[in-house]
Amino acid sequence: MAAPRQGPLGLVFFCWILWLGSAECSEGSRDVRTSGGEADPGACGCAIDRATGGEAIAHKYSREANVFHPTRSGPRSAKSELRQMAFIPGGVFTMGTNEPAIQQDGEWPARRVRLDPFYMDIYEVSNAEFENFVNATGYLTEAEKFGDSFVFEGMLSEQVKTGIHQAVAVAPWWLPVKEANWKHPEGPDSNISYRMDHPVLHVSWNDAVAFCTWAGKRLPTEAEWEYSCRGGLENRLFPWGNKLHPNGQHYINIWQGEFPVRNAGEDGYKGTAPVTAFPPNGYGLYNIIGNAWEWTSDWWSVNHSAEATYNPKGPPRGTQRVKKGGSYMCHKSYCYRYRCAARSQNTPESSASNLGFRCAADTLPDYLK
Ligand SMILES: *[C@@H]1O[C@H](CO)[C@@H](O)[C@H](O)[C@H]1NC(C)=O
Ligand SMILES: *[C@@H]1O[C@H](CO)[C@@H](O)[C@H](O)[C@H]1NC(C)=O
Ligand SMILES: *[C@@H]1O[C@H](CO)[C@@H](O)[C@H](O)[C@H]1NC(C)=O
Ligand SMILES: [Ca+2]
Ligand SMILES: [Ca+2]
Repeated sequence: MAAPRQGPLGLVFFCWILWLGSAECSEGSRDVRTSGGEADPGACGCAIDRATGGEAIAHKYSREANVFHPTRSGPRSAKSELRQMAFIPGGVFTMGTNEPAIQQDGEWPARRVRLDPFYMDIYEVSNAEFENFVNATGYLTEAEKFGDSFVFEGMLSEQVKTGIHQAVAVAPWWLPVKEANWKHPEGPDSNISYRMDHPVLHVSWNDAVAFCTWAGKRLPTEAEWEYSCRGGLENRLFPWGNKLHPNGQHYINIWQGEFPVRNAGEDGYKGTAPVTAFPPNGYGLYNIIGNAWEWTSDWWSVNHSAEATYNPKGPPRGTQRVKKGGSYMCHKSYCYRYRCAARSQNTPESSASNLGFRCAADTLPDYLK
């Protein structure tokens, strides 16, 4: 685990990918890979109890045709359907919150942010889409190169668990599993053949940048991601409002039951859900919170000015990237990060585990017009 994994060729490739992503090439200490960061003792947001006045549910917002423009297209296969992007109108929104649930994450202060219009993938990138990319390019993910990735213990077969003796001290339910990667999310005896429409997992930041670049897209900035998440609503916890379960319905794939011992799956999914599951938000985006964590292009920092900004792109450099939205493993008692304002980091970019992504673009790629 602790041995340096980055050969010269790998570093050149790493730099190339970073260059493609218009980022600085850095030699971050990539030998220290940690868990997906779901765990955060003391980060419980349980005390938060919001007023829910004006609450409405997502299917209502999704009918606001004036803000959601499906991409023009002829007949599509189910596969290319997943490539669709939503038009996100430019505007000003309040990023972050003055009532941070997780202090050390730098969710605050609330600040006004103005963005130009852009496009955002409607769905998390699916296994089918990622396979398409790998078939076309021969791309090898970092988890495949490194030979392992972190997997939640509860998802592993006894056979795989038997061979593992090392866990992450702060999050002992994460185990480094040999040969776990996007094709084998729970290790070598698992496969994705029955979940091609689920989000791809075990994708590093570099892998995500490579995919988006190939697709003629890019990763969203954190501001773009959060603006997209809010779906046109101001000052709400979730993409559809403040209630986690409007009308008693599940709108998100997270963890029900006591974490990490009992995964009740009351939302219908113990693991990932299809990227098309649950109602979309006001911009037509599915599973922007929950299901898979999503990478953004920004470097991580917790130091934000309250000043209004225009198209912010995060700090000029750093050592970790911002991920947003939480995952199917988030429970309020440990990972209350399935809020639009919530954020987390990974150490370093090559961490993968339960990370997925979606891409953004300034203009619609030709093949989607
Ligand atoms: C990728 O290639 C494999 C092997 O040729 C094929 O079975 C699979 O259907 C392809 N996947 C996609 C998404 O086109
Ligand atoms: C994929 O995994 C499923 C569920 O574990 C299993 O039933 C199936 O046989 C596996 N398919 C392949 C090709 O290994
Ligand atoms: C935070 O940012 C402000 C202004 O951008 C700067 O003056 C200050 O030194 C920063 N603090 C830290 C701890 O980086
Ligand atoms: Ca679930
Ligand atoms: Ca998500």
